[in-house]
Amino acid sequence: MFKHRYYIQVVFLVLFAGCVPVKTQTSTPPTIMPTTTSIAAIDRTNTWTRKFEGPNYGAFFDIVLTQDGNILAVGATNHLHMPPYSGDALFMKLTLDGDVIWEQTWGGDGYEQADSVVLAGDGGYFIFGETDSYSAGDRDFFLLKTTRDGTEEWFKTYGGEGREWPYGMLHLSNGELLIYGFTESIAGGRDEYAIRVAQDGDIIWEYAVENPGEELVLDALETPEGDLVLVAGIEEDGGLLKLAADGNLLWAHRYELPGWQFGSQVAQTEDGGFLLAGFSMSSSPQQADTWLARCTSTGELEWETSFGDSTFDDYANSLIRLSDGTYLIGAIANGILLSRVDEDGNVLWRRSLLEQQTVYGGMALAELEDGGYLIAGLIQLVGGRSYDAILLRTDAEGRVGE
Ligand SMILES: [Ca+2]
Ligand SMILES: [Ca+2]
Ligand SMILES: [Ca+2]
Repeated sequence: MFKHRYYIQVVFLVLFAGCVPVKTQTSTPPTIMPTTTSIAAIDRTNTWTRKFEGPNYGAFFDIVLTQDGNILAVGATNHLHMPPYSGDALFMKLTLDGDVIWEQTWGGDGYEQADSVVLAGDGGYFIFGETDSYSAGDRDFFLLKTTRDGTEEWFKTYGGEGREWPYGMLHLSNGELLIYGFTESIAGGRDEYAIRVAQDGDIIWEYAVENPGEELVLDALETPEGDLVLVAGIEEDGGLLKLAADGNLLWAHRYELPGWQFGSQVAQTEDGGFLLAGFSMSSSPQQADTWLARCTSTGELEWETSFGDSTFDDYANSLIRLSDGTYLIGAIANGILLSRVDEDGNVLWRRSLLEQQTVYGGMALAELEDGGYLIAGLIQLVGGRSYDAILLRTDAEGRVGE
């Protein structure tokens, strides 16, 4: 049980400033993912890697393509994960060539980081994250509205005396927002927490249920009908629940499978069902692999599968549906690990970019018009106490050149 708690903290830490180092791999490096194309034959026009290193950069957790054809990446300045934790939210605008247009930070004396960003209709941004400086107690959610150059227009915080921990934000079709994560303000334990907010940050409704066990809202999507489907982590199982647009619970499922499954991401399938991606952990030996599960439109589990390298842990942590109906998965893994899968769970390719023996997090993905991808995330430096931010642009096959 202790080790499981350790692993879940590992995941939390990588996502959010926490208290435990990321697991450091000491085993031998795996074979680099096979590729049948010779390097010389690859046209790697305009692929690049940008690392933002040093004490002012910690991680990118989300990216969005801007209306003027650039990139906004958001994350944390926190570079050194040692108490007392401090740092601010980091916003950086870059061109599609990876050149920095501007960068901004936001926050007070305590800890802040930005976990999620969406475009506001006026050219500015809604940025969601966590704050200690402005909280009602412990950590709270924050929602920040900025101008197009990242300057604060207003912000609001959400949460009670206990800890609120954000996992993400969804931009809804009517312009409102869904922010979600967990709250410890109800009864002390971790309970699912989701808030629908208006474009001025006012709360429309809150979904929070007190449960005896640990329950988290990890990701969400809006169906074409306007319902909300939330991925839940329930103890050591994955789950899915559906809320109507007014916040009423329509159904909930918990997938009670042996071992530990953590479905951190959800996407919709062609038939109206759902694909979950995350990790599964076997008990002996303890090893995290990418976990995929597919559910029907009413949340019934159709199948689940795991795949990964037997030598290293990998945690699927970002998932997007591509324009051709396949899916791209980014992971916290040894190297920048990308996997492309179809909706039947077939792995079309897996690719490990950059040097091995270093843990990277592919925390957010975007598909570009040329078929390539952006990957934003973090680099774990020596000892698991120190992080840098990274952004890559790959070609359509997930390859990056110089
Ligand atoms: Ca701060
Ligand atoms: Ca709080
Ligand atoms: Ca389980």
